[in-house]
Formats: sequence, C-alpha cells, structure tokens
Amino acid sequence: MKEPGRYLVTAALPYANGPLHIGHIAGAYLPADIYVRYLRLKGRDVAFICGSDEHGVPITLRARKEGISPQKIVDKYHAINKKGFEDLGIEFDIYHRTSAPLHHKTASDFFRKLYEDGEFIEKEEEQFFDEQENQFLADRYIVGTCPSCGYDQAYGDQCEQCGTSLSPKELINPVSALSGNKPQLRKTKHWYLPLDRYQEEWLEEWIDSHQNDWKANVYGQCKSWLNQKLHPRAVTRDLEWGVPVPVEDTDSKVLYVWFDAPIGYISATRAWAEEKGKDWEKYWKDEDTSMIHFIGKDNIVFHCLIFPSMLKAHGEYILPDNVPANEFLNLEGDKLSTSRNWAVWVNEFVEQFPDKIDVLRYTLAANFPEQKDNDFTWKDFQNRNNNELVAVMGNFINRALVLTKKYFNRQVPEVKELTDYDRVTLERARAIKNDLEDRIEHYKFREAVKIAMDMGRLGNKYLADTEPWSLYEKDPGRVATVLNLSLQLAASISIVIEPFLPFTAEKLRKFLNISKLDWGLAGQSNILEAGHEVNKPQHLFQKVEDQVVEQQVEKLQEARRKKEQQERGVEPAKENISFDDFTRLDIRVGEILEAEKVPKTRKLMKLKVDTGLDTRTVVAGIAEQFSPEEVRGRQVSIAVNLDPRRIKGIESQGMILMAEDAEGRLTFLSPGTKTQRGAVVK
Ligand code: B3M
Ligand code: ZN
Repeated sequence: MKEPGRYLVTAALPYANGPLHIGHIAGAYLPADIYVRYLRLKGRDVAFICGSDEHGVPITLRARKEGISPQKIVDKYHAINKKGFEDLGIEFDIYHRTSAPLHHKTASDFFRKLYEDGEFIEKEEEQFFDEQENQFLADRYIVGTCPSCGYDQAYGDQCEQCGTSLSPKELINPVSALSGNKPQLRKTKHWYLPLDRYQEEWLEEWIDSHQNDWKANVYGQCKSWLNQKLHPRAVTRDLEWGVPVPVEDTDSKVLYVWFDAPIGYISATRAWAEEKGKDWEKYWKDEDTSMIHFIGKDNIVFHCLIFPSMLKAHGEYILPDNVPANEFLNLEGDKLSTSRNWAVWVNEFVEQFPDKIDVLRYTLAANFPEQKDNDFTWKDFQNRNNNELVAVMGNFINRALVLTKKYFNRQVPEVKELTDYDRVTLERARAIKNDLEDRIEHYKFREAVKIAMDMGRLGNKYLADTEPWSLYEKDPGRVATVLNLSLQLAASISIVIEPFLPFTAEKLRKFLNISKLDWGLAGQSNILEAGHEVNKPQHLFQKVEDQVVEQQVEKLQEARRKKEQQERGVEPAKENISFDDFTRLDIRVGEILEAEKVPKTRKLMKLKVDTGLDTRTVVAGIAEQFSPEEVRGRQVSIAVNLDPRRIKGIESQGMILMAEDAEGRLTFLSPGTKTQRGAVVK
C-alpha cells in the first residue's frame, strides 16, 4: 500500500457535560494517541484533532439540573477534560470546542452549502411538544420505553440499555423529560439528509469496499444498519442551544448536534492550521490524506454512515479511510456507568497516582475492548505493574545500568565479538519492531502493547542467559559485548514504548542520556555509540501494594453505595461513633403543653414541653407542616442536654427529634403508647 502524504486523526469530541472516566479513554482516546505517537515517531505528517462537543441536549439538561447556563457547564467541563487528557499524556494537536465562533461559522457554511445545493428534503411534520414548558421535545428531552429491549428510560434518540438508535415517535409511553407530562403533537418544519438515496447511490457500495480493511465489529454494525435500510434523517432541531439554522426565517431552530459535532473536526483543524501557518484544506480535501476516526462503538453510525454522507453531499471533502471503533470497557466485572457512579474518573486517578499514568495506559491498552467488551480490574492493574513493568522491563533496565556503572564507569562499552546468540537476539529485536509496526498499522493495539513489552522480555532474558555479572574476571571482553547489546536494547525499548508509555520513555531517555529517537532505529545494534555516557541507575517503576488495590475497590463500592442511596433519597451514613459518644446524648419522652407560631417566620414554632425533669421552651422548624392545635398534647422524643441556642430572640432549650424524608416531610418520633414523661430513650 502506498504511504499517504499526511494523516488526519480524530478522536470523538466528548460532551462537555461531565468528567471523563477510563471507559472513554480506552474507547477512543488512548488508541488514537498510541497511533499518533507512532506516526510521529515515523516522521509522518499528522494532525491529531479533538475538542469538546458543547451542544446537544445532554448539556442543556445538565445545565437545567444544576440551575446554571449551558455555557457555564461547558466552560467548566471543557477545562477539566482538556486537562485530563494532558495529564494522561494524550497529546492532541488541538483541543478545540464547538461553542467557538469559528466552529459556528464552519458548521453554518456547511449547512448552507447543502441547503443551496438542494441536498436536503424539507418536511413539515408533527413532533412532540411540552405545553407546560412551551418547548419541542427533541432527543433526550423525551423519555419512554425502548421498543427493542423494553428499557423504560430510553431517550428519544437512543436507548442506552441496548444501544438502539431511536426517534421520539418510536418510544412507547413517551413523557417529557422536563415536566414529566405526556407530550402533545405540533407541526414543525425540518431539514432531512436523504440517507436512503445515498445508500442506493454510493454509501452501501463504499461500506462494502471496506469489508476487509475495517474492523469486523465496525463493518458489521454498518451492514446491519444498511440491511434495515436507511431513512432520511433530520439534521435540525427546535432548540435554543446550538448552531442556529442559517437559512430562511428560522427562529429557535438549531443544527442537530450530530450534524455540527463532526464538523467540529473540521473547525478544529482550521483553528490549528491557522495557528501553525498550515493549509487546513490539504488535510480535508486532498486524496493523499488518510483520515482516521477513533471512536467508541456507540458512535459508529454517525462516523461511518452519516458524517461521510454529509462530506460527500458537500462535495469537496475526502471520506475516512478507517474508523477503528472499540467496544466498551467494563470495570470490576460491571458496566461502567456515570449515572450509577461506577467508574474510575480520570481527574481522581491523576490526583491519586500522578506517577502511575503509564501504568494506567499500559493496563488499559492491554485490555482494550477491541473485538468485544473487556474488563478493567485493580488487581490486573497491580499484576501488570508488578509482574510486567517492574519485574521485567524495570528489572532489565536497572540491571543493564547498574552493570554498566559497575564495570564501565557508565560508558557504553565496545562490542568485541558477536556470538550466534547475540545475533539471534538482535534478529529478534528487529522482528519485534516489524511485528509492532504491523499491529499498530492494523489498529491491533492490545497485541501491539504486548509485543512492545517483548522488547523488555528479550533484554531481561538476554541478561539472564548471558550472566555478565559472573564473567567479568574471566572474560571482560564478553561482558563489554553483552552490555553494549543490552544498552542498545534499552535504547530500542525507549523507542517502542513511546506510543504506549510516553512518560516512562522519557524517563528512560534521561537514564540513557539520549534524546527522542526515530522509530527506524528500533532494533538496531548501533543506536548508542561506544563511549557514550549514561546516567546513574534508577528505577523505572515502583511496586503497587495489595493495600492500594483493596482501597480502590472499596472506594468504588462506597461511591456506588452513596449514589444508590442518593437515588433512593436516603442520606448517606455518617461516620461511626463510639458507644460512649452515643450514651452522652440524653433523650427523654416529653409532652408538648403549649404551641404557637413564631411571628414573622414561616417555619418556626415555639413550644412549651414537659420533659419530666422540668418544663422548657423549645423552638422547632415544624410550622409549615403542623398547626399549633395538631401538636398540643403530643408526646415526643426530646434531646435535653444540648446547650441552649437563641433562635429569633428566643432561647431554645432542647431539640424535638423528627424523621425527615427525601422530600423534607417531617414525622414526630413519638412513643407508640402513652409513656411517662421523662422516660429515657436509649
Ligand atoms: N459527543 C458523543 C459522545 O461523546 C459525541 C461524540 C461526537 S464526535 C463528533 O460519545
Ligand atoms: Zn433498548
């Protein structure tokens, strides 16, 4: 295959409505980063594009929930996610955002061109409308039962349970996500992309042409869509937040988020090119560009069918060469889930394990859900760190450096004479490099990371087999050769691990006192010249203790428990206290003798309570739910040994115990039968 002139690599634009977790990273961003780092090492011309997807209903829903503007939401998460990627060493050339004016212009122009070329079908149709909220209910504004799997919280655009893509009218028993009301139907005009026509004209044929070079899961999903026949798809919405529809007199209509978001790749490329003095159009319009989209499986239809349709309809753009989508990552055997808070969050990981970023990258890459869903566990994280990174790669590097220091004063010794075993080892190193290229270029990163590790295994075995530490007395020349080769292997390692473990590669380069090397040198026997001085030996990796694993698993379970309690409206448990602490509380059965509302307050009621010990004044926040008549004569539980507090000028000498539910409804904790005043509650 001819090498392309340049690469345009995109990674799905994450919605700026929440933080990233390791599932996102394993799905699209880390594979993309590995691929791009490899291309860069090979000296290829590559633009690596990403940014925040800042439109769409998920954002406005979130904003509504938090009671702030959508712009505030996207500003917040854009910054968090941008930093998260940087911390993980995922090095985009640009991390743009779709609320940027350049994006609005690019997306508007794109839409207008299709409109003017007569590509769209214009249709007036009845759509769901929430009368209370005075709003059309597009996409996630409507919830109902999924016709495919029966999940009762499916959205108007997709069922998150089974992944089926839906339109609002397919939902069974749809209700408004805003008011919970049953929606009404109202007429509205929208523009549709005629996917059915494209399917016949070229789209199916184009997909078929990729049967052999696209991943089976990706090709399979496309075919299943095509087999069910594509339909015209609306690319506009009746919403306020988004890129305004730039044609006709269209008040409060915006482009569908999935129309503008992929155009975000184009606007990001433009922004990057402007900054770097490059020609963006080459990356998008020249047949000599190879465009690759890295995404998770839920985005396949948009990147393989809809966006290519848009690009082709526009007429000036190239189509993607490949869309190596991953399946989903699970966590400790369970589906990763933001709503159930079952996730390892990028920002938390980075904070807790700033020196273990590469271990995460390594563990994720080794478990990429490339063909099917796969699992991340903390135990595996520990094992891979301790048994592979520390015991194999770290051990080899350390021994090579220690021995070089011991025998050759940190100078790369000269090769004397190569044995057959040395030659076989070098041959193997070259084979590793070639295998690695093949796997990366075919998007098989799981195998690739294993092969990169083989370079460490090779070095480790080479030292173990040649035992230079036992030879120096007898044969210093042999030791020189062995250590020269070992250091060459170490240099090769610094190259081949760079895509996967960039922070470690940098560390290793420092150990070896070298700068970043070209990919082509990997596996060579003359990377380091004899006499080159290396630095003092240090450790590349540190062990992960059992305790860390236990803590992390516990932390996950705790977070999920909290979330479940929240969902059920139950307040999370407080920390344990000692029994003694508890017995210090003095709670009695008391009887309310008198009650009156505290003037000029909504909630407060002044009570006279007979505690059996004395009669006291207590101010309680119960006046919204109870009238003085209702509470007079009632027996209650009252804490009697609290320090008095002044509330609205009245000294309150105790606290009436009440149960409060999630809605704030109060219930008295009264004894079940009439009890002596002053009886102790314990
Ligand atoms: N924001 C969906 C997602 O985050 C969407 C991707 C857009 S890529 C152009 O999964
Ligand atoms: Zn479903």
